Amino acid sequence: MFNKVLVANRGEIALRVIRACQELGVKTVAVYSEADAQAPHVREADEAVLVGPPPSSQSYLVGERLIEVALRTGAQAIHPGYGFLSERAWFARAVRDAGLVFIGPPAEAIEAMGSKTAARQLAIAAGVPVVPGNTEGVKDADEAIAIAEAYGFPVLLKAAAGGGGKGMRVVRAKEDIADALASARREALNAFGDDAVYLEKYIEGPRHVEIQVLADTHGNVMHLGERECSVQRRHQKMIEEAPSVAVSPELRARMGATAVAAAKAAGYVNAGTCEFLLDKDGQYYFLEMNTRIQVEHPVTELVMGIDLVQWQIRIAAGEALPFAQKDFTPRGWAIECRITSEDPANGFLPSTGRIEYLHLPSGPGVRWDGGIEAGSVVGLHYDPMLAKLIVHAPTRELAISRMRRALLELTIDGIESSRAFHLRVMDDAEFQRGDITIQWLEQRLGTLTGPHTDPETLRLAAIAAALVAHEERSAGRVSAPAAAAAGNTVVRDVPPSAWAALARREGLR
Ligand code: MV4
Repeated sequence: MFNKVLVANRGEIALRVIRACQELGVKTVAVYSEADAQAPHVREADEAVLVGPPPSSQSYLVGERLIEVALRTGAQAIHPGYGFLSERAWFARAVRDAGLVFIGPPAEAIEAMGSKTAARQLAIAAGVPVVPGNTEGVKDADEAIAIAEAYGFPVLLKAAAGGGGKGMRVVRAKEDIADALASARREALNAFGDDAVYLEKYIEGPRHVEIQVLADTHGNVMHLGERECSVQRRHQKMIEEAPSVAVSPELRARMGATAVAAAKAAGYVNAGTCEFLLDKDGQYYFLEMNTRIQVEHPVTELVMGIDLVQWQIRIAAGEALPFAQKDFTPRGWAIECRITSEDPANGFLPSTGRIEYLHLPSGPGVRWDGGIEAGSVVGLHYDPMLAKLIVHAPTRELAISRMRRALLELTIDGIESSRAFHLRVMDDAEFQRGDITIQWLEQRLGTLTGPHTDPETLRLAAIAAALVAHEERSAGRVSAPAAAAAGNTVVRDVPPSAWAALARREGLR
């Protein structure tokens, strides 16, 4: 095992990696920007090194500097977390060339999966089902039309260097291809410096289901079942769960075997995720492989009873996986809500400021993977995700009610957050039925973020009003506003009670 690991990230994932290291008896080196001098990950690590000014391009993304810090502090390995440098093949290679261990896949596997067309070719060669389409960039609109007519409309133009939905265009008719191709090329060139665009049949109304994979350096490759990630907005996932209501044990075994085949074909080592579209008929198609630990990894950890981040580190240190595939059967249900500093009532506008008060949920089956505390200043330099609230319960129904309870316990004062939005999703009948696709959230955004008072708040307000009226009548007092208007002393000695405490908590949110 390593003596010391450098954590090349910030926020909740930096803390998550530090916790895994502490349990393994591994010392940690944090890196931080000038904006993060007071951040929790800096305090929780054994050492911390300032690496630059707030913009990530001058701090968390300066790979050479992070490698130099690792060498200087005597760290033997670098954990990149997610985002930032986690999927940059050049960084993985530079870490290796510096005589350090990259806690992630080999640079070659990152590269193989980085190009979407190369990943498709690799998948096809391994017998992995992909969406019908071509495997190379199209030359021009005429070629695109010929291919589209062979597969049938609608089709989807995609950037070969793609990811995150950039450079993607749905085309429903032949006459729209030329314009869509030109704009997809422009967007792809802007985002990836590569204007290659290819074409796939467009799958209508699918779910986004992904399979967690774990591979060691001894040739063991296994899968840890699926995560349902359909609840997303503009390619940002908001809620994830494991397992998926749409995946039977039989489908899990088939999709899992497919993910293992894709990982083997790429020479994959460490934790990775194969993304699939799952259509209404239960057909699944490999989309791409994410060559990092993902934000939503905790739902898999909870249903499989395994610490994925610890295993990333153990695998990087050369340990063999002691598991067999049959050890991985999901137990119960886990749901994750990404708590972001975005205002759902205001089109998810990023909210900034100082967190004045923070009360965290706890109790049975509740996990908080956060990167904030009271006093934290949330700015615009980094991702708006503040924390993840994850629950585990015996059934999906109980997990939803547990998430609802945990969200009600959470208080974040000082900035807006996505909390109220998550509560409304937990109360939504379609969500409760599991009746969701990748389009669900965007279709329901109006009803899920519009003006709303939740029934429980209304009920509490009604009870409070009735009790206040009753109490004042029986004490022969007038109400506080009426007393104030009459110039009388305002009576404040309302006896404490359960309803008053509840009403007060609601009022103070
Ligand atoms: C698709 C698709 C429908 N048909 N491919 C979006 C980003 C990239 N990872 C692939 N994506 C999609 N590819 C075909 N042939 C729909 C999407 C898609 C999507 C996929 C996963 C999660 C969210 C999504 C949101 C919009 C579109």
